[in-house]
Amino acid sequence: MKLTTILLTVILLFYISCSVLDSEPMNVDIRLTWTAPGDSNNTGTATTYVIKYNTVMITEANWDSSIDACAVVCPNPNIAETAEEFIFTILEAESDTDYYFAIKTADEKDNWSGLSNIPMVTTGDITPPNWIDDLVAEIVN
Ligand SMILES: [Ca+2]
Repeated sequence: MKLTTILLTVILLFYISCSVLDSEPMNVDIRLTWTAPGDSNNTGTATTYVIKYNTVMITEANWDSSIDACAVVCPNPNIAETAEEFIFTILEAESDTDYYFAIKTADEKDNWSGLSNIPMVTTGDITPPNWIDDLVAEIVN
């Protein structure tokens, strides 16, 4: 089954609840937006979205092991051509790391689309330089 064109844009919103003096994990809010496919190609209303992310490029080979973004609540598909949006939080995201996102869609007969396109964002760098431990002071004159 040919995948309906899904346009995903990702806007990365940071909130860093920890001090910048250390590299504690941060929570990152992600917004995914795309155009709803239909039950069959671009008509009707699909039944299910599965939305996943990973720190490596998502492919059919690692789709099953990629992380489910909607473990708590997953949006229900709207009628074809509707603008869709899903916002979720990656807890304890890694600093300065690429995150990839993908969606598959199913209809009520359990027909599954192929992978969407795979947008990527890079989390902010909150890891500071290491402290200097070889500082030397000496009298020169
Ligand atoms: Ca169908």
